[in-house]
Amino acid sequence: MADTPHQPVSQSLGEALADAGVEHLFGVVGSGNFRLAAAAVAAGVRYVAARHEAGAVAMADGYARTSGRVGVATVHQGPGFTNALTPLVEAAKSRTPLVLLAADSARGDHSSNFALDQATIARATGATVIASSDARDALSDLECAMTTAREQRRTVVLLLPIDVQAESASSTDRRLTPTATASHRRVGSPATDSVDELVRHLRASSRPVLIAGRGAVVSGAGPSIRRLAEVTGALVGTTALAKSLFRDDPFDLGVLGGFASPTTARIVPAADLVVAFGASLNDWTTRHGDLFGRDASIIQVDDDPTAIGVHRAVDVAVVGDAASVADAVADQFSSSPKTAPSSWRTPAMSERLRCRWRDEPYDDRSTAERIDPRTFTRALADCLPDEITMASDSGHFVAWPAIYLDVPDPAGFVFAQAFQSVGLGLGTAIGAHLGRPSRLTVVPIGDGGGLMSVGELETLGRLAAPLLVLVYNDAAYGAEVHHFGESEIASELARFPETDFAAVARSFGCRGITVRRVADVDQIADWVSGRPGPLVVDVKVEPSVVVSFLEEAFRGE
Ligand SMILES: Cc1ncc(C[n+]2csc(CCOP(=O)(O)OP(=O)(O)O)c2C)c(N)n1
Ligand SMILES: [Mg+2]
Repeated sequence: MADTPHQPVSQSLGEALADAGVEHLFGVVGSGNFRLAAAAVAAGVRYVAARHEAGAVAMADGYARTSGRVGVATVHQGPGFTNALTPLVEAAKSRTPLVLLAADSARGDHSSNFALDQATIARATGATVIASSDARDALSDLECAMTTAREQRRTVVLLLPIDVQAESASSTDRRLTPTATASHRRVGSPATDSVDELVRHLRASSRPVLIAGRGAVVSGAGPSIRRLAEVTGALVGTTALAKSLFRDDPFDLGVLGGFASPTTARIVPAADLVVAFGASLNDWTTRHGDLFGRDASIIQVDDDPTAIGVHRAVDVAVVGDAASVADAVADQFSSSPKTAPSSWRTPAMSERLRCRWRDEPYDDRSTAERIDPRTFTRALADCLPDEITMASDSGHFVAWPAIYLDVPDPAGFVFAQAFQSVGLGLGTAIGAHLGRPSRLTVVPIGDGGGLMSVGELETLGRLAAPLLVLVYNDAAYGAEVHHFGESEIASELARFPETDFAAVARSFGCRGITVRRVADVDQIADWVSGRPGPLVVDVKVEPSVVVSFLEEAFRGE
């Protein structure tokens, strides 16, 4: 190993993060990344210590989703790295612009307990991998990682062997250009013939639906798709990840798929044309293919040709940026005087669409000891401000906040579920809060996911950040219990003794309360008005209330 008489690479890398405009670094330190993290802090970067590497990477992911900046995390080599894998897969699948600075064993060292082929594992997560193997290139490697994350919206793992980090940095005076703000690079204009074909289909359609997904949000295509819907007479709807993109539009179907309101679920199968913009048309959105009528034509618009037709066959593929395609199609559609929009945007239709989940009747199953999760979530909705970020974990409970709580825009719904992992939600939410502290971050989690990530409640208490954590506590892996029926074996494998989350939260310096009936929700309303630090609400939910449509979603579990 070379001497480190001058400045080691680890020091230069930490300083370079500040130069690149990185404001937050999430991590768990070990000997392999301590110096780098310390140098970053000395250079003005805020370090957020997570209690588990999965929390650290989930935080960076949540932060990137709300801040529009590159999320940056750092972990120790070997087990520190492998602990980070689950949120890394989530980020890679979600195309979150994120850089994980992972220490690695010294080059060629197979004897260290920490030794592992990290590059192979990192590649298997779907992340882009840059292995820094020469001290002279370390800063360029970091620059490349940040640029790739930012411009291509990729999750990047930068592997930093400890011997490389210890070497003398070649160009300590080198400054990185600011690269921390994420961007969307538009692909070229869509091919004319595919625009023509889309226009032809829209002209022939009497009941078109335009669906926007996360790709449409990233491309800023909301206004263009709205306009296209107006000129063609289409209804608009979104995937879960684009929730609220068309909020307040009188012809908004809301979220399609599993979270669709019964009204929306009745209307969409009547569509004769579905055009998806930046939406993968996965099983969530299409209810395992059941949502669209058998004779409906399906057109998919995506800037990534490899994303088209992955989940279901489509009739027409249009490669292009969602906003550019919607603009081009709307222009061409309106330029022809013979074109009349479909007749499906009527006052009667908009009246029908006013009926949302809140208007659907249900039998309240609350008991003296446990509250019906629907009753709780509806009461909660009444005491939340408009400007919230909802960052949810995965589990059976997920449906209640998703259907009853409104968010102001798609950035307000942080739904890190591309890998459908339980246990990342709390970390994601902490990052989401730091990425956009002006909004109240509401964090629905289950008791199972909550206990999987319980250490991050300490992070929350330590940060004293005003997040509202809602533990939908059925003392079970409810998704599994409902999936496998209320059998004896399901109880043995997936039911647990009661956990007092309010007490657990208090032990970590958070406020903690328990909700068993509607009147208890007043305590949340009181907290919302002042928001003095984090509040963890242990909601003792009645476990017999089952979301029927989640049976479909959990089919693959
Ligand atoms: C990391 C991980 N482990 C296991 C699963 C399978 N799984 C899906 S939902 C679920 C239960 C989660 O329980 P909880 O957080 O209490 O939510 P609930 O379903 O009870 O509402 C499990 C174990 C998963 N998706 N991810
Ligand atoms: Mg549970």
